[in-house]
Amino acid sequence: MSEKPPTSASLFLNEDTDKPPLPERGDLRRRLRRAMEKRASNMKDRMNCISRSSVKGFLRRNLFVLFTVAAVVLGVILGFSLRHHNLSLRSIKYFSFPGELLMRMLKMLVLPLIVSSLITGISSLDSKASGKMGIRAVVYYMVTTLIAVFIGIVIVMIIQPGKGSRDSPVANGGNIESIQATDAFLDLIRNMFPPNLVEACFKQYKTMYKKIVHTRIVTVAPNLTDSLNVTASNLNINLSRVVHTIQETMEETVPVSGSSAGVNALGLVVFSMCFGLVIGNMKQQGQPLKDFFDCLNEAIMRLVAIIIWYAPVGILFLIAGKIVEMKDVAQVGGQLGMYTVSVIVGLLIHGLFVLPLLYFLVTRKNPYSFIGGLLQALITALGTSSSSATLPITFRCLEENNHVDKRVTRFVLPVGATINMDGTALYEAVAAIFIAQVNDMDLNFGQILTISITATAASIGAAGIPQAGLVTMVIVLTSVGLPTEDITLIIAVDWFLDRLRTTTNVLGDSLGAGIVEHLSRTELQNQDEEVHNSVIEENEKPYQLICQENDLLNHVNSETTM
Ligand code: 7O9
Repeated sequence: MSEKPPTSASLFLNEDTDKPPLPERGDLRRRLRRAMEKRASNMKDRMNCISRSSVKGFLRRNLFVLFTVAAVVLGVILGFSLRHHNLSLRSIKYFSFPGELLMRMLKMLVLPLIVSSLITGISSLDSKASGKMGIRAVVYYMVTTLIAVFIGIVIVMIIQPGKGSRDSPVANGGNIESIQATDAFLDLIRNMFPPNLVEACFKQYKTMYKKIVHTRIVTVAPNLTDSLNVTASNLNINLSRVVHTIQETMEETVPVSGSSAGVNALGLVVFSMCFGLVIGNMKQQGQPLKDFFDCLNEAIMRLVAIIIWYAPVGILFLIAGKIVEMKDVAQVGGQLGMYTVSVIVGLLIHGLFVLPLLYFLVTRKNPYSFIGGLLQALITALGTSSSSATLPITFRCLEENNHVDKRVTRFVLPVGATINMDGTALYEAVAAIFIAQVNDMDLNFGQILTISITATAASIGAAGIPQAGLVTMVIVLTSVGLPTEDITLIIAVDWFLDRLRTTTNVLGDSLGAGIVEHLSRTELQNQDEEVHNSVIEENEKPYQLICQENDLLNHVNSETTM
């Protein structure tokens, strides 16, 4: 949108009146030419003014984005130029400090933000509308995650990054903790229902394993006693009255309850959703709580508006710090390089073509202008490599730049950040097939299907599984019998690919909010109308009451006068 030009046609008239009077004997043609020249130069000034003001407007509107893009570029330059200085680990830690601060600030906001936004988002919708919206969101999450996995599998099959002789032996330095898939799944369900809400803000339930030695006395069966007697008689020992029972020791690994540090996002999301639903159904009685959380949400969003100014600085140092810290890039070649390329190509196809196409097919709007509004959130995701830490910025981009309805963003975004991870699902599928290729294992169709299903499930459940990154990868690999220690092969590039898949995750969540808003527009309109009508009813109430009172008074008066 260009700003209105500050001058109008009347200005020319004013200027005409200002100009000195022409000599009386001046020739008409000369006057006309001078007037035209004047007009042309005015026009030029105006054009300059328009272009200057529109450039200024553009800069003002996109200042954050420009700063953030500049921060990424500067961060990369600074990072690579500092690599030659061989900084000590201590110096790198100090150097990354401003970036660390950004992470801490963003994470500080996430907890109150998701709780307040989910509660207000759901309570402002009636249960039917929120149910429909929830189903649409979940269908979108499932469909896009499955598409992502499919793209990943196709790309890794075409590129075949793991074929050829293995270029690095199995690194056995890594300690891959094994956890049974059943226990991981049960942990997920347990984490959905936290017994202590305060604890859920910083701890997750995690199954630990303990080795227990059982000793039990077993009565020896007669035939066994016979055979023992035979052996004993061979050895010339009399056992006839001694051994009728033997002691048996057994070692068993039993799952015991434990915990792991980290926000139990799934538990908080489930609680907030249920709480919001209940408050919404309480109608007038629930209004104070609704107002409280609404106000809390608004206040947090104002804090986001302040912190966003610091984001470019933080992102610059996050990126520069990571580049300084990174091992030699030249080492990443061969199979690992091709693997990285496969993941990048898959993520690009999914993020730049498939998701925008889906958005266009559903809404018939330009997906790339929508993505343009999200640029800052996407860059923050790249810098922080955490979609939950990026959540405050994602909220702001969607609500302020893309004007997505707050009832939708408040409901859909926290749920999306918790269960919708297209990039992660794609990555896990590619990684599993890459490891199979490295081990010269030919996967059949059933195994590929198993990988698709487990990778999808792993990405949905990641937030509910403690130390998800490794654990989910282990589950995917064990589901098709691949060696889990080979995860160490891909750890070298994981930090980098994490940034890219986080960006894809944030993009998927945000386009999902746009799509769900479009699909739910009738419910949202109905809701608006209902609210409008109820406001009118509220305003009409005193009038009706007055009428009723008047009727009553008239009735009493008429009775007393009779
Ligand atoms: C990536 F939104 C919140 F606040 F509800 C929320 C809070 C925490 C949502 C999720 C989480 C959370 O802990 N998520 C989580 C995500 C936990 C473990 C692993 C992952 C997977 O992370 C992605 C990946 O590694 O591929 C990626 N880094 O999207 O953040």
